[in-house]
Amino acid sequence: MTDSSRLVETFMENVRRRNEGQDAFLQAVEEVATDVLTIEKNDPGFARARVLERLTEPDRIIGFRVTWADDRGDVQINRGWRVQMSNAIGPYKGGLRFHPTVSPSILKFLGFEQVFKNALTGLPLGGGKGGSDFDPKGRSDEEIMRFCQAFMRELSRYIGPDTDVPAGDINVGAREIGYLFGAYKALKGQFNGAITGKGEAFGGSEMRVEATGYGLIYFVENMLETLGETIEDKRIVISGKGNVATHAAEKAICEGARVITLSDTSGTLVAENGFSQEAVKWVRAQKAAGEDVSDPPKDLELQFKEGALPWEVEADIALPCATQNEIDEDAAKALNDTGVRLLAEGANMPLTAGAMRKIGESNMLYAPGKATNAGGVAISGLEMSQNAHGRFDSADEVDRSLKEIMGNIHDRIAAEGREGNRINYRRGANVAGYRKVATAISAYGVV
Ligand code: NDP
Ligand code: 2IT
Repeated sequence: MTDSSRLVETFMENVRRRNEGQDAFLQAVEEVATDVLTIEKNDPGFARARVLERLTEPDRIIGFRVTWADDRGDVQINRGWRVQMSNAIGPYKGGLRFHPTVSPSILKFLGFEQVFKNALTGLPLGGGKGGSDFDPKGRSDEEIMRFCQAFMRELSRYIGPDTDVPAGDINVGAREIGYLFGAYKALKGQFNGAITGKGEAFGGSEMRVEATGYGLIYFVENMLETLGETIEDKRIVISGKGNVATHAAEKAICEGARVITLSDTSGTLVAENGFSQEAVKWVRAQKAAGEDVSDPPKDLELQFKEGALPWEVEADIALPCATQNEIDEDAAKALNDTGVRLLAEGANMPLTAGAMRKIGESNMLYAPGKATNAGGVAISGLEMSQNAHGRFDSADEVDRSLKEIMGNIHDRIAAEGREGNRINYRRGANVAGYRKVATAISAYGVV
């Protein structure tokens, strides 16, 4: 065992003891610990402040009951949480997720990742995450509205433009943000930037909807540039069919790439010659209408493969954009076998630890979600600043900022992660994010 792996093992023993069974959280912490603990040990200020250990304990976890009535008038009870992870460099900031798998462990992993991601954007944003175990599948629009209102009755006590600023995540899109902000405004009697991802008619920023997926493609273009290549004509496999997946697909097609797959929990849509923009629009419309994608119109030239994953389709680039741990060791092996040379994460932590090891042993260029999907929260940051200053920036201005921010994140990571003629994006992202947060935490003293 090397000194650095012993350091990580001792650190993780303690974290494991305090977070038993919280596997996703432990995976996220171990990955960062591996890359930053030696830096912490060698910096007297960071070491004295015990920065990483502090960051593994959320500032607070707020939990509450959400009681609402379904369309039959029956009472429904769900659990809601907000994990306020760290406000070291700005107000707590991060999305809300509605999904039956949501738990404090999942939200802690997402909040932990968010702290480093937000630091990488270069904007003054702390980290947090929230949500509920509510399953919106099959629920009517009225039920979604009543649930959002009940959720906000509790959450509104804990958020505000300088305190904690939620946004969307899985199953929380424009419609839900509208209901959540409507409820917040009614409860508080205030119109302010306490939530981002709002509609453009009521304080939202241009391009926030597109930002995560577009930002992912801008980041991939930066990665390819270091290889002297462009995205044109590259075959791309994408998982998911939600906000991140469909906007990544849309931008990739604009840039001349061929998007071969999109997917959901029931299977994979394959377009052997590449999705058209019409096909992407159809997928998005089906999802918005709560309809499945198993029977696409003939003229879109899509094939639906029930139960299949996108990773066995031949491609140059893979963009997992669905959910955590969606790529296991077998999927990682399949990606290697099909000749994928670049993997960039649209989702948060889509690889299992085993898959990460496999990818690490391969020649694939890999970049982590905390860097590659940061475009969404970055434009949320710009929405907060537009709200604070009563400003509304044009789509062109925001898109230019998004490109610039993704380019800066890439360059910051490249500077920290260069290893010979390769860039270790994982280490670069963890170290660059950590340094910024650690500098703030160690400056504050013991608070
Ligand atoms: P959406 O709700 O818009 O879409 C999620 C998609 O993922 C759906 O197609 C869903 O399929 C699929 N999915 C969910 N769980 C699973 C699963 N267990 N297996 C396979 N597919 C699954 O969410 P987003 O696009 O907003 O989020 C996707 C990922 O991107 C998440 O990891 C999120 O944290 C991350 N992210 C999102 C940002 C944003 O701005 N929205 C910003 C940064 C990261 P189905 O339709 O069948 O449920
Ligand atoms: O994971 C993420 O970065 C998000 N879901 C977006 C968070 C935000 O505050 O815009």
